[in-house]
Amino acid sequence: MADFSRRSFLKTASLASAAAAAGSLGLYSSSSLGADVITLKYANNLPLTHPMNVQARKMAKAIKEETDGQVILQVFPSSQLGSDTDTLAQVRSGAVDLFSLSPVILGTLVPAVQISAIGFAFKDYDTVWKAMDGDLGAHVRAQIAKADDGKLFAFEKMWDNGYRVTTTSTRPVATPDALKDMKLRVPPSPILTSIFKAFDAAPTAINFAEVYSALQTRVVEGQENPLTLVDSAKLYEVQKYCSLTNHVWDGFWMLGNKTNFSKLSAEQQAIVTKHINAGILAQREDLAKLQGSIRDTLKGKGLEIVEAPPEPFRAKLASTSYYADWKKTFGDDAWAILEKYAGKLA
Ligand code: X2X
Repeated sequence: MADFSRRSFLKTASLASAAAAAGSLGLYSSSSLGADVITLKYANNLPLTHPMNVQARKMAKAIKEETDGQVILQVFPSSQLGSDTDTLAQVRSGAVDLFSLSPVILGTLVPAVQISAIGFAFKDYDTVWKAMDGDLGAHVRAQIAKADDGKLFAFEKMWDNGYRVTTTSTRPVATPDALKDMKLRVPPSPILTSIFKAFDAAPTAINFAEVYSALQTRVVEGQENPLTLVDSAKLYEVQKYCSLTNHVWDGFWMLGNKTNFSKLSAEQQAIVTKHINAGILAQREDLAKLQGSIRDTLKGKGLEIVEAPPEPFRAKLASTSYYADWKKTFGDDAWAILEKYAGKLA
């Protein structure tokens, strides 16, 4: 008996401390909150400090409060539940309920979603949101909903990642010629692989969780990501140059497993949807506020900021079959929607 009571005490104590620790991070253990609580496991690949996870913790708090603790959003940042490709498999199977995934990687499952990641498509953020909160976003969400036997859906609003720039340890990338034969990490992404092949680089697909070490060990010379992620993932520690190529705007779809989400009541679904979309819009604002200072922040952390005017990069792409190939993949109707915002590309 003594042994049982000691063991059960230790188990209870460890659960309570885990719940307390999780609670302090905005992560809740449903076992400490009652039997009929619905727990939604939400995974993403961004650092804990990134605005996405700052807002994710706020939406988790708001959802818990408005559902009186009946719906708990458990936030798992930094690829804690696995790599992007692993976690995509988990949200498809329902092992994970929600997953923020860029269209550049989701394109491995639903090629059509990559249309928002066409090189030099959106000249500014006003154009980005007109497209993605408009008919181009609606088109992409419809493709997600009908793909893969309808396992997945995407919430209406898209998280911002930012305009992707190119960081390197060997040489700056002020013109496309500097990319020739460069060993550059890209996400497991058909469209980002294709743009750097069009630049005659040597792109290597690596999940984000392994990027820092791949740069540190010089497995690759560089990588490409938005400035705010170069900062929050501390890539400046293992890179020397930051070339402002701005070659692709990128975001994240908030993907949901349709079967799991349907287990919530209509009212609970509405509450979760409201707070997720609101949190995503707040994250966009957070990133926008950082744009004015992020270059100086990175310069202060040792990166050499290099201007990379877009014209030579666009001209290089236009001299290849890059645009025509992707127009064929996406189809004329989808391409026409894109060109409403991008102008004539091909
Ligand atoms: O993997 C990347 O580079 C990242 C974090 O930007 C994406 O998720 C596409």
